[in-house]
Amino acid sequence: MLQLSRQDLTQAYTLMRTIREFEERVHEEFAAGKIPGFVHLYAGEEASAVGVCLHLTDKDSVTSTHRGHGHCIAKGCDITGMMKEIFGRRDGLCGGKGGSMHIADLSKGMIGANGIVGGGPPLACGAALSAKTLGTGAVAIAFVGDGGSNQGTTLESYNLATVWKLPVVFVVEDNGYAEATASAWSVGGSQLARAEGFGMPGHEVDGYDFFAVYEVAGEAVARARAGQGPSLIHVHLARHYGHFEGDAMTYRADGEVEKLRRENDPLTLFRRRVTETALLDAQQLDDIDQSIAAEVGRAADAPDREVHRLIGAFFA
Ligand SMILES: Cc1ncc(C[n+]2csc(CCOP(=O)(O)OP(=O)(O)O)c2C)c(N)n1
Ligand SMILES: [Mg+2]
Repeated sequence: MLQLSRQDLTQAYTLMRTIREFEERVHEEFAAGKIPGFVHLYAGEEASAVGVCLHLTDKDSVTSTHRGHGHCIAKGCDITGMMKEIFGRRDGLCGGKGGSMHIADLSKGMIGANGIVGGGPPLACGAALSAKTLGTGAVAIAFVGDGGSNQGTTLESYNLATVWKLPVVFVVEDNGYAEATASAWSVGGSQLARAEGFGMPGHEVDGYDFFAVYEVAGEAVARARAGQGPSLIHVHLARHYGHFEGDAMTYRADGEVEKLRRENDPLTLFRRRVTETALLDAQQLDDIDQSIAAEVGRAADAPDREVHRLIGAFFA
């Protein structure tokens, strides 16, 4: 069992809360018509991004998906820069040209969210090959959805990673659907059988449980860092919102999301676990909630403030 200090736990909760708050605010801003383009929210899946990325430093690389805000935040991207990027502002993290689906910050090792399903794994193999060749000791993580797990690019990456014994971890985030198609229907065989077939260890984990993800990811990252090659982690989780903002979710059962929020919310489960074991107290967690709400509020107001500043300068 990996040891987590109080500081680690505080950081884990802070990151998960930041992702949740960020996504809920983006949900509101999108509904108000302020955000251009498509938005896919990560709320509900926080324990996966944070449980994995807490094992990484800025030198390690992460490739993400179209549902990338959570991975970016867990990897340390600046939330004001992200918010401005999502609003399409010039001073956004990528100059406002990428938007929600193409956030990157190379200085943090976030080498890109990606609008191409299955686009991340080959990039992660490239980053891992570079780390291996240069002997930096860095690892690469490819987050990929259940839909993305069926792409040829992903399966080719599994093969390349084992053949070249790359320091890479494939994290298959199985939220039950690719758009409206159930993964139970669309994924042939199993993720673990695929890992075995390609000659790498596979792990299956409850993605609502931060501690479970953290432990399994720790093993896979340590294995990669030790030069023992790739691993695959099949994470079971679910999204709180639709595939994209505006999705009517007619393919989900009545009450499915409400039940999920009630029984399988990674933040609630984390809070229960750390307070029952007296690792952190409820007041500390409430304080974090408050300060994150204020921080995300400032980040979300920044794009509007910038517009008003420019309008003010124009009429001055
Ligand atoms: C190559 C490619 N094919 C199809 C699409 C359209 N598309 C966008 S998201 C998506 C579903 C992806 O599902 P999954 O990988 O499970 O990720 P999730 O949305 O569930 O996080 C599809 C088919 C795309 N963006 N790229
Ligand atoms: Mg999916």
